[in-house]
Amino acid sequence: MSRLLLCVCLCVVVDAAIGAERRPNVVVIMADDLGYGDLSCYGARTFETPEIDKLASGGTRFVSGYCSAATCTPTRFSFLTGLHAFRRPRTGILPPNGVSPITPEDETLPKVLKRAGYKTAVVGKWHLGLGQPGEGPDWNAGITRGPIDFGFDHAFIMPTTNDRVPSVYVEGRSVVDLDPADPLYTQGPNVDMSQPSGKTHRETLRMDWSHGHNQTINNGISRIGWASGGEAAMWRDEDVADRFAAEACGFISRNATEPFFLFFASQDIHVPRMPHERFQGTTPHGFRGDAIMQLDYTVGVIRECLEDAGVADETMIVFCSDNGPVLDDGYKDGAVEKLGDHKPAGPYRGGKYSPYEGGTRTPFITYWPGTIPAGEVSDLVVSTIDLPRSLPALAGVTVADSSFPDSENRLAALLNEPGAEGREFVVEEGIRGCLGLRIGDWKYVQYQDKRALSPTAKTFSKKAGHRFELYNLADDPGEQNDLIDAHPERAEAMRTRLEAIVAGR
Ligand code: NG6
Ligand code: CA
Repeated sequence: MSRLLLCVCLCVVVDAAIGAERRPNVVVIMADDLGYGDLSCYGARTFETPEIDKLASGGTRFVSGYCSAATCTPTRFSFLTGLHAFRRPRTGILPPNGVSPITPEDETLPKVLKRAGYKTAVVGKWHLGLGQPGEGPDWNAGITRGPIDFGFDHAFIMPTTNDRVPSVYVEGRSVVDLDPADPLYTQGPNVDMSQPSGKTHRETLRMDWSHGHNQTINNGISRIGWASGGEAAMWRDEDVADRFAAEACGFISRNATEPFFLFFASQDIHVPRMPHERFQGTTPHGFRGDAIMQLDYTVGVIRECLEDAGVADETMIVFCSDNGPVLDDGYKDGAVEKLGDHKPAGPYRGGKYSPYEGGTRTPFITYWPGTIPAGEVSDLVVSTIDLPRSLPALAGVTVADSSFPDSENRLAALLNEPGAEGREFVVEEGIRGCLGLRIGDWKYVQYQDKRALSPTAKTFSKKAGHRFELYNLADDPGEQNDLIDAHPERAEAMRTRLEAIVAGR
């Protein structure tokens, strides 16, 4: 064999080996509080969301796509651990100094992908706790028990939410731009609780609060919780979306030659909605609509970064939301007054906090040019809780049977492959122990609004003022016509099934 021929042969073999090893990147874009009806590709008519619509027209749009809970922390917890949040304490909405419900021993989606050679990153809203149990986050000494301990190589996050202190970014274990001469405190004796607050200086605020949110003021907006110091590190709400997009693009371009997993957790459209000036006034719906414009723009930036890095055809994007929509979530931003004919939850009942469909049935799009069929609509049931098993399958990684117990490998459904099957059932976790269970067209709801109640307490009863409801979504997608008395046996069967799921049977 001539030298040249040998080289050609070897090169082809090496090339093929590299080709076979090249595993797709994954970008999960999770919006915050975005409802089923909040995008033009899901029926919004009073504004356009061209960038997210591009994902839908170039990929597959799911009409039965769910997040696992109707608030942020539990959905994110389940997305990373494949475990229903109701199985774990501290998975309710975390306060500013809350520590993580995830433990360093837990298996997580980023850990699995990292072991398989992926570079892993989270950029955006975290809201899954920081710091040691009993202590909380120490902003000045290096932050423990955060994303870096749960499988992320890189983290550029907002610690909780934009309406909770502190209004800073954390990169890795450190607060970005923190001046050591001006340490940051959110608990303990160094916190000055006599500082001007949303209560004492209400007339100075740029956006008034309607409930809660009347403590520390940053950027003219009062928030949940007290913070002192760290002045140089404080962000301006208007700049957060652009900063997160830039950080995401930086991660993509730095890692274009190896497989990566990016969890992009947008803070849009959570309150306080204060989009960048260039988006203000771009919709008829006030800042809630304008924040949707900002989210849409950000999604476009990330898609373009993937294209610029030359990896668009090797990257699967999953676009989803962490819970359904809410109008007044604590600030007077005109969302109620300027709603007009817009329907944030589309045809569905309820929204954020609720076990009805509007609480968890949310936009869900998968996009992978050349691999996922373009412009298709799927009615298979898919959920964010299935990503911990489905995404490793995409990377060719086996997940231990004992890991991610509530997660199912639904990769074929996410890729919209012929003959794929969706989930047989989906649990919809509302607040205060409210649960919904959908099986096929039937929806069972255990609802109580008076007292906090653990779903494992098994003390749901009519006597205690709890409600049990049953709907047929095929005839009644808006859950208006309670069939519990007409179909007591079906309701009982679904109640028993839900009890078994909650008990982990
Ligand atoms: C609630 C807040 C709400 C929002 C929510 C968390 C009040 C009165 N309400 O307690 O504004 O922050 O928590 O939202 O403070 S989530 O999307 O992060 O779950
Ligand atoms: Ca949320």
